[in-house]
Amino acid sequence: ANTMADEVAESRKAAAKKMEEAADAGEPTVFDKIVKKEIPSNFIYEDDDCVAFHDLSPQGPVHFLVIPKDRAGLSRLSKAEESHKALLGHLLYVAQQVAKQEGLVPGGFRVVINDGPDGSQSVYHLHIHVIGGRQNMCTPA
Ligand code: D5M
Repeated sequence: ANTMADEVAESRKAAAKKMEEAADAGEPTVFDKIVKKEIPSNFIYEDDDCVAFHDLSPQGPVHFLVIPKDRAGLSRLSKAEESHKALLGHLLYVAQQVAKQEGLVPGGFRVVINDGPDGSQSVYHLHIHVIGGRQNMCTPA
């Protein structure tokens, strides 16, 4: 028999699938709107390919996101293809650069990428979470 928990999980999966399909069809995600400055945000870093800004619901004293300006098909990490390797490397490199800029080194930080419904992804525009500023931080984002 279907439990209430099963039904909640099913409807979350269905909602996630819709968001992923919309993103893949080229509909702007909330992060596209941030890049285009249609939604206000304070960039703590910007270059030609990516931006970084503080997460709306921080999971630690410091919590920022690094996102590509152009998703280029990367609604989620598991959509990665050979052609995305340079961008993925760049995003990870920028993540640690901005972590230093924000004072997270030498203490350290966590890097998290949520992929898909089972990975608790909520925005279908690839993004890297960087969380730090406290010792023994072990709560997943
Ligand atoms: O996490 C998506 C993350 O994006 C979540 O931690 C909240 C954050 N978020 C959502 N909207 C905004 C805006 N407008 N500004 C800043 N941060 C935002 P994931 O579960 O990995 O998809």
